[in-house]
Amino acid sequence: MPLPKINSSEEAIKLEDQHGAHNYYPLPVVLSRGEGVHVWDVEGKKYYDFLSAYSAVNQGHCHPKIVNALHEQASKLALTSRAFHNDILGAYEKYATEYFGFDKLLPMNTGAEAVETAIKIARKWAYEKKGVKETEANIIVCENNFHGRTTTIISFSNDEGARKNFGPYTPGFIKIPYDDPEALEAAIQNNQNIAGFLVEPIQGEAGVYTPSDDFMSKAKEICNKNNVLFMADEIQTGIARTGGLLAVCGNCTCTGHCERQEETYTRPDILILGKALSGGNYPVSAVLADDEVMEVIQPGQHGSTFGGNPVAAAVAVAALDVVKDEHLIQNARKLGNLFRRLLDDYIKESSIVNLVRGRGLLNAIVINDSSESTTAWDICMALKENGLLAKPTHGNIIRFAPPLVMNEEQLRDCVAIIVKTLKQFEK
Ligand code: IF1
Repeated sequence: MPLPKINSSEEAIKLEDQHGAHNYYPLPVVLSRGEGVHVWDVEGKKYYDFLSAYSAVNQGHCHPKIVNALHEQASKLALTSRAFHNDILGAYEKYATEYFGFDKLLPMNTGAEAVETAIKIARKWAYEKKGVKETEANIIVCENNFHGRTTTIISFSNDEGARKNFGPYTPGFIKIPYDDPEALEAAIQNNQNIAGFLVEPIQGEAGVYTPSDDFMSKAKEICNKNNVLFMADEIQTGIARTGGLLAVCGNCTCTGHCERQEETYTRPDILILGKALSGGNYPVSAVLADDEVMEVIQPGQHGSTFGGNPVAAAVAVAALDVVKDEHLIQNARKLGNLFRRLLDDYIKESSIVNLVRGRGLLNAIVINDSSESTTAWDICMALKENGLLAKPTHGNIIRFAPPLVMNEEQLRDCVAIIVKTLKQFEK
């Protein structure tokens, strides 16, 4: 039965409200088309997308190379399950492991599934390689983390909205303050059963908190010294978003096909990817590790129906190609520096914005109002009227994350829209 044509945004919102669970509170805009850095609503109004589906659409909306790969593979062989081999998974795994510099890749679908997979691998490694007593393994996480919304993951969240009334909670997690290597060292010294340290190199949802430059390298050093797995969740920060292939690359300038010669690269023991691994065209996530870690997973011990399906493999290869072919790492780094410089010039004179922070094209501004105020939301509503879509993270923080295919002229145009809009709120 063909779906009824949606004739207005209002009609679409009404349908969702009546027939859909109310698990989101979106901005009142109904998108019907996307191309590159732009999206259009049902009425045909054009916007700059400054959220990129939370850094999934790094390669731009509906990138032709990725869409073609999706279409071609979906028309040939879409899903085999892992009961049988297929002719593209191995080639994808080879490409991706060489691209990021690891021995093995375990393919999953959503980011949360990849995080859950990493937790299972770390625990099993602790029991079978480190000698931790079974069921006693602990994983250290940071306060204000966001790693997804499964029951285990929200068990170690401190966001009441994400965890309240979803108990009983999964045990085996120890929380420490973010960007605090001493707290990490102390937590490890106090507990011999630590399997891993799970961390976002930049805390996106918490408000794009960029830690001290040496936090990752210090944390990795502490983990190495204590035989603890360093687990980097790069689902939001990875794949060129922060001006490196990964956020843990620091200033490493390699453009993929990881040379990793630079000392600024903090190589994780477990790398967790998602979102832009498919350019936002299909749910694709992955966990990468070397044999010594990944070999704890033996046949029948983990998997999923769609994990490693042919379409995911084809889309991920095309998405990673685009990052390399279109120099998105360098572009994110260059335009990110320009974005913060231009906003800093405005902030010097502003009464409504306290600061801008971020790395590459993952940035946020902190609004000079209480986190309970609606000012950040009101600003995003005004930005929408002015042709740019963004959404507050928590309270008074607005995240800015455009597709990495943006050019300098478009970025300057967006900054002009943002500054014009913010000036509407100057006291
Ligand atoms: C929503 C937040 C961002 C992530 C990191 C794992 C996952 C995410 C660092 C799980 C997912 C998404 C989830 C989405 C909105 C968005 C989000 F606001 F929820 F917190 F980006 F900051 N690790 N983040 O950022 O990946 O299972 O979603 O594929 O739930 O509303 P997923």
